[in-house]
Amino acid sequence: MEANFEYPILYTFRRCPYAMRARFAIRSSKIKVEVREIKLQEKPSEFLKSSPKGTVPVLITKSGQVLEESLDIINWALNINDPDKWLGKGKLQDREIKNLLDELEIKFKTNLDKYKYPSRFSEIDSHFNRDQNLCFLEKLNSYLKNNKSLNCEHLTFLDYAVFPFIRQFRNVDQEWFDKLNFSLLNNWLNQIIDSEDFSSIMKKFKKWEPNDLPIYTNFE
Ligand SMILES: N[C@@H](CCC(=O)N[C@@H](CS)C(=O)NCC(=O)O)C(=O)O
Repeated sequence: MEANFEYPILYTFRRCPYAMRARFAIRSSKIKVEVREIKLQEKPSEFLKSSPKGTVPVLITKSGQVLEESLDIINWALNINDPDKWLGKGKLQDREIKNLLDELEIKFKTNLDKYKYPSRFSEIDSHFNRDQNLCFLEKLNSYLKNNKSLNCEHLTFLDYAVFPFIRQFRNVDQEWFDKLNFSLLNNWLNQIIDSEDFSSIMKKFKKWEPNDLPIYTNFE
């Protein structure tokens, strides 16, 4: 394990929804990291040495602690600095937030993968998997009837943790998605897509090579 860096190191992949939500939180916390953009097809040995499980995002803290789960990285960043109150209390209980994130991970993401990449699976009816996700979308849309964001009147970590997956789902067939008339959900998506937060965390970085000069950023 590497240790005592000047800045935490973030291994990331631009289009990965898990990495996107980690970058959102790092931007909000204003913590500067050394960003290392990698390709999932050619994972660098330094990355695999730190995190043999081989998924992004991975954050290595200045003391060498390795965080291999996007939600752990989000919590790490916001527990250090949370100027926009992304961890603030809203209407949902912690248990409800956990259940929503579990449902996103276990059901929504599984169906999303089958809908988005049907050729990777055998005997798939991708429309069946698409439709299996409607109740989750409905639930999000109904949360937005009560508040401007999923949990309260301002966007919190929950919105940013869920958003990248809903965006990916909508992008598979936006015409079909728009006809669902989840207008609150569509407005919520567009609000984040049009934000400076989103354009900043989607900024392109060149693929990291071990001998490169480090690139430091807080995704400003
Ligand atoms: N539970 C992990 C999931 C991360 C994940 O699955 N990331 C994908 C990319 S979106 C990945 O790295 N997959 C490994 C690969 O494709 O080789 C997290 O929340 O960070």
